[in-house]
Amino acid sequence: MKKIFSLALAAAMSLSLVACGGGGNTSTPAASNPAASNPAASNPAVSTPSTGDGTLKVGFAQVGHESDWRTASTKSAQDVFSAANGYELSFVDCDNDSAKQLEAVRSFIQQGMDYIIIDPIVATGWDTVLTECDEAGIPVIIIDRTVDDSDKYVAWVGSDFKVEGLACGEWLKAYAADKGIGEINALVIEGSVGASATIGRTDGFKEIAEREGWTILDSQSGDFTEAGGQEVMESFCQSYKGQFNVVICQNDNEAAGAMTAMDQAGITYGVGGDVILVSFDANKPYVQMVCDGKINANFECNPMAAPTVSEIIQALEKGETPEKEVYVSEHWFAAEDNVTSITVNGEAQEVIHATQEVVDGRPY
Ligand code: GZL
Repeated sequence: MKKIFSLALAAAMSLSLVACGGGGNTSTPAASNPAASNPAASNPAVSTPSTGDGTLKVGFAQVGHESDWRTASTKSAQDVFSAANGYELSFVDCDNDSAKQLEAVRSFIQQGMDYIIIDPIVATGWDTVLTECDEAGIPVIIIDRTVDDSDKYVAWVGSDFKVEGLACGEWLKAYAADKGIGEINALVIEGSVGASATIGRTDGFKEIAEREGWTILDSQSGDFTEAGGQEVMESFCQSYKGQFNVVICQNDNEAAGAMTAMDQAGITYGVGGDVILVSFDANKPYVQMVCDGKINANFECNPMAAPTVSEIIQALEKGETPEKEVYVSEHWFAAEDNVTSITVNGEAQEVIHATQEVVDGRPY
């Protein structure tokens, strides 16, 4: 996925865009015309709001309510797409059910939304319904996870999940070297099957593991939930107790479940523990756990796409053409200060020592 960083758009979207510090994704300016891929958006300025009073009707088909990250993402959208900001939001929690999500998008078409926002539960199966949106002249903006089998949308705002996985691997390499850990035997609790976040984080970590000759003993989906993380970790403790020294959880809620399971199995983790515990998302309560030494490292996935989406909608209303891909800024956190920088895809990225001051300064 070619990274495009819009300078013009960035100027307008100072709130949420990539600031290249702290392990965030950086990208080079480039132009692309998404209107070509979504003619309906080619002249959105002509699309007068369907409410007639200037209010923009926005339909948002959200993945579900499976995690703290999701809660933050939903709150961000509800805060931004408010009546006070000139929006009428139709929000559908699709409960991690792809059929429900397609149904929600079709209902938005029927309701004559001005814009449709989708956080796709899975990366495929989208071209038919996105074609229907296109034919209805309703611009679609994708957030967070990606659509990999269609480009019939105006823009995507989110994270580079493979970079998150690569950063995790590069940090683990540096951490193990500093601690004199010669052998890595890892267990991975993956996210939801088919989600681009799962695919990217898995691919990124595996790439480093293969390069470094690490062993991934097992890799199972915990579906991005605490219950799923606990269930998978209980199984891992049964099958691999005494064989593993790293657990990679692909989100914070899975890490919470894994901690419960390891506590019950008498397995120590975190700083000074037998197992290095790594998580993704970096929700504030879990950055606190990094600070407290329970989690060794946490790789942020920024849930605050809504402000950027609103700026894109406003740009479209003015007939401007937004960039096709916009990356949100992200940071990497560690419990100790023995690794302060890593190199990912040739870029130096900061690893932030999660002090209490850092935690207190976290926005979400
Ligand atoms: C990633 C997002 C993932 C989070 C999980 O961008 O889609 O889904 O990492 C969430 O916490 O459930």
